[in-house]
Amino acid sequence: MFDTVLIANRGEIAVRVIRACREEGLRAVAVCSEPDRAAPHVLLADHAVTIGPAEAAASYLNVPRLLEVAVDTGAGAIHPGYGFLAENAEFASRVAGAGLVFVGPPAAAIEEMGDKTRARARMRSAGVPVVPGSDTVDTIEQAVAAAAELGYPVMVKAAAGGGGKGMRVARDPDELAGGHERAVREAEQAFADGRVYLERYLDRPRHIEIQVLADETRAIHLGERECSIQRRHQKLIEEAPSPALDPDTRERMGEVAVRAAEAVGYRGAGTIEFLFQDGEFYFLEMNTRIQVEHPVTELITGVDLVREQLRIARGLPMLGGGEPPTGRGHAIECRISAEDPANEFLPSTGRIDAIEIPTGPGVRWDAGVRPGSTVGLHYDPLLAKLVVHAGDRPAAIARMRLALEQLRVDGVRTTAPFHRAVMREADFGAGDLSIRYVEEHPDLLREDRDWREVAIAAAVFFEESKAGVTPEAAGTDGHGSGPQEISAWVRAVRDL
Ligand code: MV4
Repeated sequence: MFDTVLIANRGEIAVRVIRACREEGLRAVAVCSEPDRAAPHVLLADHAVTIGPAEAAASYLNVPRLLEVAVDTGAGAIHPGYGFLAENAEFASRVAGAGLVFVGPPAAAIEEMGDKTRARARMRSAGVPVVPGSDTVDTIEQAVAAAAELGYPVMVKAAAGGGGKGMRVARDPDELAGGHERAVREAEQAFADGRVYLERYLDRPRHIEIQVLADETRAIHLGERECSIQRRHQKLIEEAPSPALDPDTRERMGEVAVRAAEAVGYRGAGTIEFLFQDGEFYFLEMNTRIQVEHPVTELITGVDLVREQLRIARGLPMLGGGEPPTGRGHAIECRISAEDPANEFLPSTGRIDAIEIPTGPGVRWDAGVRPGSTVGLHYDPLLAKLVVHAGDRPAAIARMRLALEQLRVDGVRTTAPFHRAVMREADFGAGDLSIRYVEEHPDLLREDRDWREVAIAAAVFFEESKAGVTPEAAGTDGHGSGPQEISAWVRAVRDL
């Protein structure tokens, strides 16, 4: 049993894990790179150690340094968060080898789920539906033969892959020959493992994942999350429950996910990813970590997933030994990243001068930054997650719209304008989603920011000239426009 946890991460997930540690009565040790020394997670921890320069390889990925600091600070466990070393089986082994508890699944489960062909074979033997496909195809001839069995179009995928690297779609044998060659080369470069395999290509699937929890005695699921709104394999918006699932499908997916977790001897929090198309679902991958989007499940179920991770890691029964709660209401998460949606989502860097944090019933702001934080290019651009919960999906959308109106981040451009546009878009409102939503709604990205800024300025100027005073000075004595009228004008223009 341990009483001190080293959080081997930064940003919002480090803040999140430190909160859970302290609520569990555990001491939290933060690590940081030199530029992160004044970051929120450092200030929240009981103790913090600077472990290296900005470069992740020399800091957050520096395994010997992380183990050394854990031992030196008396940490009995290491929580990896997500990204960085969270799904690195060797790291999990080295943590255990140092006599520390890795807050996550056994290294063997990480290893097995990290190899997509081994994962598929394991799932198939556990009766989990996988996308029809082949084993590894080492030569073009083998690929063409396998594709003839599967039927075109097919997708060539890297066995060591994930996140879309080394994937190619082929619609005929000629395309397959070229696609196979490029996929092998890309896989060798990205993973030092050129093995590839085929799957039947699903042209317009939804991306739906099931949250699982497993302790020493059982595995359970906590419902699904819809993650279809993504761009180039970067998720943007997640929600729970999925508007596409009927109760019967939801129950079947949950059962299959629990079976998958049991099949690999899973421990802790994990996610089974599925592709869902034409009423059928297929195993895609298993994520052996806590995910960015875990809050939507927490808001629906009331379960604190990070505290459950810590309980399971200490050998305590998850959910206090009770039954998993059924979900209630609807939750939506918007990832607020320092990227400019009006400019191909290019990273935006700078110093955050001010943040207006959305508040109100059912509004959650999980942030890794505060005013004064500097946003650079060394780390993932995620600044914070804006998550809302309400009685049903329309109410959650309305709540997210208002929260996004309240939100302001001065100093860097963010994805907030994109999210505002989605919350107003009809197909999103109707729940008509797929992984191609963003490419099928190009107008969302053509947020003509300059025009809007001019219009907002014009609205304010007009109100000021009418009121004869500045918004701040305008009284509420009925003469001229008070601040609330002006802000309504500005809001109206912003919503054009
Ligand atoms: C697929 C697919 C369509 N058909 N497999 C993307 C990365 C990796 N997680 C697997 N991915 C896909 N596999 C078949 N047989 C479409 C994707 C895909 C995707 C999947 C989930 C979420 C976003 C995606 C974006 C592009 C492609």
